[in-house]
Order: sequence, then C-alpha cells, then structure tokens
Amino acid sequence: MNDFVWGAATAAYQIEGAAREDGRVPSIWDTYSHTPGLVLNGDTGDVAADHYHRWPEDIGIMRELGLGAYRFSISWPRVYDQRGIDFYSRLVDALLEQGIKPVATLYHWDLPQELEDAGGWTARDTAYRFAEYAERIGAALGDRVHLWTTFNEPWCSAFLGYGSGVHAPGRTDPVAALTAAHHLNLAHGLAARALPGPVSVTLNLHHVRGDDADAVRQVDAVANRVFLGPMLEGAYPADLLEDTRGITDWSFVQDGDEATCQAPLEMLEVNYYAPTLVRRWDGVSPRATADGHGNSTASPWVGCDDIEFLQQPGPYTAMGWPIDATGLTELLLRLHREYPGVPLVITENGAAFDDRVDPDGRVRDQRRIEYLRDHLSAVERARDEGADVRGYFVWSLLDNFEWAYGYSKRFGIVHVDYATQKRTWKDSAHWYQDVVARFPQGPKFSGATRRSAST
Ligand code: GBH
Repeated sequence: MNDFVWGAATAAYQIEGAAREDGRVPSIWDTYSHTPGLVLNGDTGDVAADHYHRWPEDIGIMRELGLGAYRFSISWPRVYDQRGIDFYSRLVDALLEQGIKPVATLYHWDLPQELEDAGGWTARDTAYRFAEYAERIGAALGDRVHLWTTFNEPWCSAFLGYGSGVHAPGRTDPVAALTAAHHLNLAHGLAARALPGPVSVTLNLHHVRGDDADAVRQVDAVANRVFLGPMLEGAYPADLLEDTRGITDWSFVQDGDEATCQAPLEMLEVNYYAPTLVRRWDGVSPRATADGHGNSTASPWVGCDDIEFLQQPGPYTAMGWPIDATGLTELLLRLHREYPGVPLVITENGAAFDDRVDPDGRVRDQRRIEYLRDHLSAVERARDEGADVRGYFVWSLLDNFEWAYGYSKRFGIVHVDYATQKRTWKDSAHWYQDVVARFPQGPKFSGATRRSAST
C-alpha cells in the first residue's frame, strides 16, 4: 500500500474536556449529557480525556506512532472565543512541526445550544450560521489545514439526533429528521464554498444487505443516498421522495437548494464499522411494539416501519456490532463504481472491546488488532480491484467519551485511565506503529499527486 496515508481520528467533545474554559459556550451535547438518564452512568464530556490541556503529550504519541495525518474536529462552541481559535491554531502548528497533516472536521455533532434553541438543524438559518462559522475558521487556519471536512456523519446528526433521539438534541420526530438532513446538506454546500482549501465530507455509509432488493433499496436511500444524492449529484433521489411522501412533502427544499448542496469534493471520506442486514416485515410492524418497559421506541429509519433490521451472526464487538470486513470492500467498490472520479479515504474504522491494563502495564487487545488487520486487508482488496483509496484513519487515537455510552466503551489504540488521565499504549498501538513503519506514506494524499490505479 504505497503512497497511502496512515492516520488516527478523534472528535472534540469526545476528548477535549475543558467544557467551561476559555469562553466556550454550551453545546447540545453538554445539555444532553447533563440531562439525567440519557447517557450511561451519567457520564459527561466535562473532562473527557483532558486533551485541551494534554494536547502536547497526545501529539507526542502521534509522532511516535509515525502518523502521517491526524483527523480532529473543531468545537464550534469553543471558537465563539478567540482563545478557542488560538487553541486550534497552536494544535495545527504543532502537528505541522511534526510532519503530521491536519485533517479538520468543522462539525462532529456539537451544535451550540443557542442555535438549537432557535430550532437547531430544523431551522434553515442554522445552515447559514454554519457557513459563517466555516468562513471564519477557514480564514483563521487557512492553508495550514491539509483537508477540510464539513460534517462528520450527518446521518447521525439528523436521524439519531432528531429521529430516534439517542443523540443530542434528543428529538423524536421524523419530519424534523428529514428537515435536519436537508439543512445539513445545504450547510455542507454553503460551507464548501466558504472554506479556503480542499473540501470533503465524512459519511457513515451503511453497507446494506438482504435478500429483498426493494427493502435494501429503501434503506439505502434513507441511509446513504439522502446525502450522496444532493452532495455529489445535486439532487435528492426520486425513490426517497416517493418513499417518504406520507411523512413530508419536502417543501423545506427551496428552488436552487439541491444545486447548492453539490460542491466539488477533493475526496469522499467514509466511516465504516459493520454492515446492515434488512428484510421487509411481513407481520405486525416491529415499531408498533413497546420496548418491554412500556415505552414505544423511536426509530431512526424514517419511513421504514415495515422493514426489520436483523441481528447478524457474530462475533461482535463490545458495542454488539458484528465483525464483518467484507462489507468494507463491497462498499468501497460500490463507491468506486458509482463515483469513479472521487477518491476515497477511510476516516474511521475500529472497535470497542473490554480492555484493561494488566498488572504488568500491558493492554492485551488482540481482538482489536485482528479487527484492524481484517479491515485493512479489506481496504487492500478494494484497492487491488481498482478503488482509489488514499488513506486510513483508525478510530480512535485515545479512549474517549462514546456518546450515549459514556466512558463504558473503549475504542482507543491508546488506553486512558480517566482517574489519572494516564495514557497507556495498547498492544494495538504497537501493532499500528509497525504497520505504519512498514508501508511508506506519500508526501500528499490529496491534490496533485493523485495516483492512478496501476501505480
Ligand atoms: C462514529 O459513529 C462516530 O463518528 C464517532 O464519534 C464514534 O465514537 C464512533 O463512530 C464509534 O461509535 O443506527 O441502526 O445503524 C458511529 C455511527 C451509528 C454506527 C449507529 C453504528 C449502529 C446501528 N454509528 N450504528 S444503526
């Protein structure tokens, strides 16, 4: 895998802590995590991995790992204050000093609470506010950022945030979810035009499988093509509009919006964890049933009330997600087929397991090594078959705040003891260091050095 970039990824709310420092304003995740009962064990991101104070140590870890790039997110509520902007400016400079390319995401789910109070992503104005934020931070960091990412996983923001409510702001309204999806698409297009350098977007594309082709098509539309359509082709898929006609008339899409959503992308960033298996339900709607405690559970799958999401065969990670790397090869080849001119990069892949530090100071996470090895082989297979994949970022550099699961799930290749904030390399970090050292990294993974499939 020559001329490929090796990286690691994190996100602001999951690692930074310092939630009330240097003029940072509250975000929807502060509100959500401080609402009793929503996050496991009452965990919050108030302190997290204390990266806001420990970033020099963390960059030292990246340097030792040999990373070619680091994917982090900028906290919108933090850059309300100049001291917050200065933090990211120092971070970017320190990365560049170590030869690590900064890959900056503008939005990894931490909407300023004041914007949520004005309607959040259901309000069109939020898209304009996002574009202003992009322009401001773009001007501050300028060409020091190697690759800009507008959004991380807008599917989660729209459908988990406004549909199933398991993410902030915790709303459960299918119309709100679709409206939010559109305003995220619009905000992407506006921000792409406001940023100073190469632009991308990170999608958690679902690799949807099943015997029932129409069920697969329907889920693919509301999982993937609801973003791929407008962002890459400048139009919503006709079947999505048709499938959701009973829910909304999509009147929140104004004339010209779809063209605005589409902007030239340097590459498409893909997060992959596990495939999705579906079938059309042939009896009573599973969504009409209660969760066993008398609560009806909201689904993120808008318009899919008669589709069942099936448990897949194990083994599973600690999240209960099946381990199946074949989906990654298939997903990359599909994207290569459908968008042949768009280079791809894996911006997240990894697994949670129940890691602990042994008395001898080691964290033996052999299963994570196997997960990562299998998925890297899957990437290599896709490249062998012609997919133009430019790099791989492991999720995550550090153990961190795993959203509604709090600190109970550990995705890091570096262990964090939250009581002391001590960082300990897991076996997987040593393994990754070897992988990175064995395969030379290209001077750039985007822009001019675009490789052809045969090199
Ligand atoms: C990513 O999201 C996030 O970007 C990152 O912050 C997070 O820490 C990491 O992954 C690990 O979770 O909703 O029915 O399809 C992961 C997105 C969405 C993937 C939910 C798994 C599970 C079931 N996830 N999905 S479903």
